[in-house]
Amino acid sequence: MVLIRIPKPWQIESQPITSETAYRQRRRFLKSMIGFGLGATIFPSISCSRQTDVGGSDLSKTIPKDKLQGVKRSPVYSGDNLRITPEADSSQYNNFYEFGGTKNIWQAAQALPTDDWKVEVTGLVNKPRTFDLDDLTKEFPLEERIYRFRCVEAWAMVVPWLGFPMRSLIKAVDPTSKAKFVRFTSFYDPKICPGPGGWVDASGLPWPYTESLRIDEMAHDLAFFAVGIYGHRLPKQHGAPLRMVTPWKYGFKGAKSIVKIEFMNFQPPTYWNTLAPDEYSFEANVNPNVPHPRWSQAEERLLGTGLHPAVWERQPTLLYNGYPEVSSLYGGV
Ligand SMILES: Nc1nc2c(c(=O)[nH]1)N[C@H]1C(S)=C(S)[C@@H](COP(=O)(O)O)O[C@H]1N2
Ligand SMILES: [Mo]
Repeated sequence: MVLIRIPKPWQIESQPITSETAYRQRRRFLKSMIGFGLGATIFPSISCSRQTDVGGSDLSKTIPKDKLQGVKRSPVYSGDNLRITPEADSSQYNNFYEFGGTKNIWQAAQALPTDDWKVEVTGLVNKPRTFDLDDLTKEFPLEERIYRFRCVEAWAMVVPWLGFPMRSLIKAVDPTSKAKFVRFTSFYDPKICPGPGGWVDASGLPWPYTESLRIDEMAHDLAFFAVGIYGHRLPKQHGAPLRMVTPWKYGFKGAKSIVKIEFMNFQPPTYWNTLAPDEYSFEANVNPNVPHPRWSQAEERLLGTGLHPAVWERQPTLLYNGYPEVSSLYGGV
């Protein structure tokens, strides 16, 4: 069992919405006030509260400049009828507990070391292999897919990922018939990752962050590995250089900055499910009819559609986040 202080760390998952967005709102509000020449005089303490630089306070410095050339948009996941969330919004409102407990970790996450990244694929496979990033992007043809994304905290976005279907990797490593589950492990180094901070006892958290899928879920055409977003490589705050994307599941299933992929014959413990199984189920399929114990899942708020999450546009949550084609994985329900 993990040792956890009171209040329980998983309970912070719903709270940063307020603190972080208060920060962003202050910034935007301040910008507009500065436009009127009022900011510095009326709100001196607020203007001083801006975070000190970690990776540069300028967002553009965190966005990789090199475009991923020649990647075609998938005709199936072309995002017709979807409104893509502006990059300035999605890349400054993130969950990455290794680098902080608020949504405002985009600067702190620049400490993630991504050079010479290796991904070990191991376990119940006939062809275990350690890939570097070049191997992955050369062996598996890249495509762009526009997916809806739904966090368990009831905010949602639409982003253009660049990457390859997980089934390409399955094919390359050839799992044995004993493999039933796959575990994905995120980068973790206690010297580099401060953890959520605040009043959370980071020593009680089950690092490294891990997630898992059933192997038939991983083999579904929707299950995707992203190496890029908005036409370029992933910024660190989005989980560079390789992250999972399973758009029919809540966002916490999508482990970031993956270093290890293991094929196994049992369901492994996973990060949020270990901390609070009644709040974060292993399956974690988006479902408007199954409320989180502390809030409804019937509606979602669209990231970036207003000055504060409280006024972001609301829309109904869709079963499987609008991907009913996965229902065959769950008995057709
Ligand atoms: N390693 C790791 N992966 C993670 C998380 C995390 O804290 N650590 N947060 C998850 C949650 S709760 C969400 S909603 C998404 C957020 O992805 P984004 O910041 O790229 O939008 O990442 C998921 N993957
Ligand atoms: Mo999330």
